[in-house]
Amino acid sequence: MQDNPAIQDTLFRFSRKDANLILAHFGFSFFALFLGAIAGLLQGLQRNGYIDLPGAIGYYQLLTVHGVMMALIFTTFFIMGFLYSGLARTLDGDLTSGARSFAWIGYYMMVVGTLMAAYEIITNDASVLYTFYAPLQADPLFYIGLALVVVGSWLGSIAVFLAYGKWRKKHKGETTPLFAYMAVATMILWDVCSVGVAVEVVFQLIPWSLGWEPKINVALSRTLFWYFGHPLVYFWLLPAYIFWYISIPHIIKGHLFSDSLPRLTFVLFILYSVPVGFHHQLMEPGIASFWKFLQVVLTMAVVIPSLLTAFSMVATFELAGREQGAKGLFGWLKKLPWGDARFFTTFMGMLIFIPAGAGGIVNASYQLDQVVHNTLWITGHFHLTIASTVALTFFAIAYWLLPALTGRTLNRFANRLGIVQTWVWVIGMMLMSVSMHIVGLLGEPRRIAYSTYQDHPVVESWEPYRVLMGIGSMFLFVGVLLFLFIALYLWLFAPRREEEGFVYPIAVLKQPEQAVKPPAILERWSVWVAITVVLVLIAYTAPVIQMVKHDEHESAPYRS
Ligand code: HAS
Ligand code: CU
Repeated sequence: MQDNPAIQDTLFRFSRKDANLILAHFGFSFFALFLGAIAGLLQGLQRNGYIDLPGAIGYYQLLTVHGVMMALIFTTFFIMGFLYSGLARTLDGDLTSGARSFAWIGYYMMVVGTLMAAYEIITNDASVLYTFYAPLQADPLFYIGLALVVVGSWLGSIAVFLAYGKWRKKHKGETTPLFAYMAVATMILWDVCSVGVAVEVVFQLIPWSLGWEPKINVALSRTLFWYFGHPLVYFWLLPAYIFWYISIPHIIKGHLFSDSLPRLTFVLFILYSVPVGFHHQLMEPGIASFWKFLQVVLTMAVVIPSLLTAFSMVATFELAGREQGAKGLFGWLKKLPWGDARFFTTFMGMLIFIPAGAGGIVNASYQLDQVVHNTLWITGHFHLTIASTVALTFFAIAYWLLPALTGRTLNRFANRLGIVQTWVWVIGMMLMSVSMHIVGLLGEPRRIAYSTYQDHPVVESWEPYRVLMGIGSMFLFVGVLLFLFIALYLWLFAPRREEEGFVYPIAVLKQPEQAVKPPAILERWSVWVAITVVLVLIAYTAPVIQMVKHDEHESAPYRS
C-alpha cells in the first residue's frame, strides 16, 4: 500500500464474479443472523419469565440455534465475504479464478454442513449448545455437518493463500498490502486453531455418537474444544480490527498510523491466542494448577495486541482531528464524522470494547473467575465483545460494502437508519449485558431455563435485572430486523450509483515516501507458525498426556 498511495481514492469496481462470491457469503450470513435472532428473542423472554414456550420447542434447543447461528455461522460467512472483498481490492483488483474455485467449493460445503446441523437442531436431536460439551450427545449428522463447515472454511483459507501467493510472485520485493497481510494472518490463526475442534469432532464425537465408542473422555474433549474456542474469538475480532486499522482512518479523513504496528499486532495474535484455552477451564478438575497458571500468563500476553490497537486508534483519531485544524486537548473529538454510520457504528463498538475487554481480564484472573464462572456475567461478557464490538463493526462494514457490491449508494436515508439501528443495538445491549454482569455477580447461573429455584430468597434480588434483560432482548430483536431491512434496501432498492465505481476505504500513510518498510521477518509465516506450535506443545503436552492416561475422565452419553 505504501508503494501505491494512489490506491486510496481511485474508483474501484468488483468483477461480477468476485461480487457474486462475496454477496453469496453475506446473504447466507444474514439468513443465519435472522434465525439466530428469532431464537435469541424467544429464549431471552423465556429465561426471564416473560413467556412459556409451546411444548414442542425447548429452551436448550433455542439456545443451540442461537449460539450456532450467531457465533459460528453468521460470523464465519460474513468474515470470509469481507476478507475476499479486501483481497480483491488490494491484490490487483481480482481474486483470481483459482482462488474463486476454492472459495466456492468451500462455500457450498459450509452451506450443506450448516443445513445438516440446523436440521438436527430443529428436530431436537442436537440440543447441545454451540460448545457441544460432552457428555451431552447429539445425532451424528450434527457433528458431521459441523465438520463440513470446518473443512469448507479450510478451503476458504486456501483461496486466501492462493490469491496472496499469486500476488507475491508477481510483485517480488514489494510490501504486501496491509489488508492482504492481515487476512492471511487471520486465516493462519483460524487453520491452526480449528485443527483442535476437527480432532475432537472426528476422533471423539462422531465415533461416540455413532455408538462405536461407548464412552468419551470428557476432559480431553473440552480441552480440544477450548484449544479452538479461545482463538475462535480472535477469528471474529481480527476482521473487525482490519476494518479499524485500515478503513476507519480513511473514513475519518486521516491516515494510517503505522504500516508495521498492525502487522506486529496480528503476529502477536497468532502467537498468543492459541495456547490459552485453559482460561475457560480454570474451574475444571483434572488439570494441574501449574498449567492453568501458565495459560493465564499467556492470556495476559494476548491482551497486549488489543492494548496496542486501543493506543493506535486513539492516536489515529487525534492526528486526524488535528490535521483538520482541531485545537485544545480534546478538540479533535469534534472533528470525527459522527453523522457517518460507517464511523459511528464502529466507534460505539470500540467504546464498548473498553469495559468488555476489562471484563475479559477479570475472567482470566483465577480468583475472580471463581466468582463469575458459569454465571450470567460470562454471557454479559460475550455479548459485549462478539455481539457488540464485533457485530457493530460488521454492521458498519455491511453498510458501505453491500451497495458497493450491487452498484448502489449508501444514501442519506440508509445512513440515518444505520445510526438509529446502532442506537437501538447499543441501548438494547446496555440493558441486557450490564444487567447480566450484575445479576451474574448476584449468582444467577448461565445456560439455564427460567426457574424460581423453589422460591429461594436470592432469586428476588435477580428480578429487576430479569425485567431489564427481557426488555434488552426485545430491543436487540428490533435491532436485527432494522439491520436486515437496511441490508435488503442497500442490496435491492437503494438508488443506483452514477459513478463508474466506488471508493474502498483504504487508508495510506501520511508520508508514504518517507515510510520505513515493515521488517521482512513479519512476513516469515513459517517462523511464526513454528513458534506457535512450540508454545502450544509447551502449554498442552503434559496436561493432555495426564488426561488421556486417566480413564475416570470417561463418561457414557447423556441424550435428551
Ligand atoms: Fe472472552 C469467555 C477472557 C476477549 C468472547 N469470551 C468468553 C466467551 C466468549 C468470549 C464467547 O479468561 C464465552 C465462552 C463460553 O461459551 O463459555 N476474553 C478474555 C480476555 C479477552 C477476551 C482476557 N472474549 C474476548 C473477545 C471475544 C470474547 C474479543 C469475542 C469477540 N473470555 C475470557 C475468559 C473467559 C471468556 C477467561 C472464560 C470465562 C469463564 O469463566 O467461562 C481479551 O482479549 C480482552 C482484551 C481487550 C482489551 C480492550 C482494548 C480496547 C480497545 C478499544 C479501544 C477504544 C477506542 C475508542 C479506540 C484490553 C481495543 C476510544 C475512543 C475515545 C475517544 C476514548
Ligand atoms: Cu477465551
